Amino acid sequence: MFSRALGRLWGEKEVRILILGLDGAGKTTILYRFQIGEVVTTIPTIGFNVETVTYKNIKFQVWDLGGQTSIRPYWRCYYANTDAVIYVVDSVDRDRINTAREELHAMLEEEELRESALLVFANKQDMDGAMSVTEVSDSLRLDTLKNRQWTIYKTSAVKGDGLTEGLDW
Ligand SMILES: Nc1nc2c(ncn2[C@@H]2O[C@H](COP(=O)(O)OP(=O)(O)OP(=O)(O)O)[C@@H](O)[C@H]2O)c(=O)[nH]1
Ligand SMILES: [Mg+2]
Repeated sequence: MFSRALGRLWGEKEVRILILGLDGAGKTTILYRFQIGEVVTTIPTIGFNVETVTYKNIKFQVWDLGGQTSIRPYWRCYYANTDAVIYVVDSVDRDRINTAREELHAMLEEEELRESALLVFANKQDMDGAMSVTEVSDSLRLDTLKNRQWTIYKTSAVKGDGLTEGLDW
């Protein structure tokens, strides 16, 4: 508590971030891009990874949760005190963009996330046939969001594009 208070005094902020999205969207790849600046070899996440990332004098505590259908119901266990959700979409996965939309809107209806900001990453932009940021935004119906600070960026976790722009936001 003391070090937190001291941190506040020196202007160091702490932010709690959740990285959510369907399985295979690139969440774990993004977490370690943020933390060590490299592409790591991932395996599907069963449970979660959590890392602290300091960027521009802000300490981000970043939780990366597994996105498989059977473990999505556990996302809600992590919602309390979340400042922002990073919702990662596989821009190539047209077949599941509707599922991605449903999961997103269901999540945002949760009371505990009422005040959380939403940063959407239209990920895998380096791949052929990736949906544009507008297509992803339209498919997710982001324009229907009310009383929510949100934005969307196109990213490539593999190339490292768009990620720091998202953190800057
Ligand atoms: N081409 C390309 N591949 C990516 C990108 N981001 C992630 N991947 C690949 O997509 C696969 C899945 O990435 P993960 O980061 O494990 O996905 P996840 O969202 O954590 O998946 P779960 O843990 O199952 O929820 C891996 O093979 C990554 O290398 C990207 O921007 N471009
Ligand atoms: Mg993962």
